[in-house]
Amino acid sequence: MPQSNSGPRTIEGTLVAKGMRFALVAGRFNEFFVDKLVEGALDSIRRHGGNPAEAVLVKVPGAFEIPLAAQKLAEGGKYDAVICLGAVVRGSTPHFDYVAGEAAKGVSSVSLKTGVPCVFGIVTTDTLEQALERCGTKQGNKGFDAATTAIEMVSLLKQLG
Ligand code: INI
Repeated sequence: MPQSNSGPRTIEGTLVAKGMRFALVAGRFNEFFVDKLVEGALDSIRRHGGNPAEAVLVKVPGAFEIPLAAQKLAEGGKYDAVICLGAVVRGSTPHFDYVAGEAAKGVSSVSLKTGVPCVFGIVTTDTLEQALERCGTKQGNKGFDAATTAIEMVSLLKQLG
């Protein structure tokens, strides 16, 4: 974007993934959907100039377990960003609120604690149909979006020093 002479100096990340190292953490629960999110995330890395073959994919039982694995990966210092992928579908159980809430809080807290961007690519929906819409159909692919956000944040944090 062109810089205006009077406005503030703007710093923002680019979408160039070349040389970036990514860890993906994926819940196995609702695997049909999560597999599509993983595909979307790898597609984003590739289409932004990164190498998906250099990414690591870590699988955990469900979304509730994602933050702990993400924390271990972020603390290890080997990855520039952790892309968290899962699918929590409400159905008829109050379990949803605990699982979705803890996953969201946990991913955010890992980011803030470690300084490594941990991106929330966990789909939380009322129905299976809504989940499908976010995993590569009507509403796009939230895994692709999460990886794109990770690329931008890695680039931004490098500039912020
Ligand atoms: N895990 C999910 O990833 N998605 C869900 O929809 C889900 N539901 O609905 O229960 C879910 N539960 C499992 C949870 O993530 C943990 O693996 C489990 O509670 C053990 O800690």
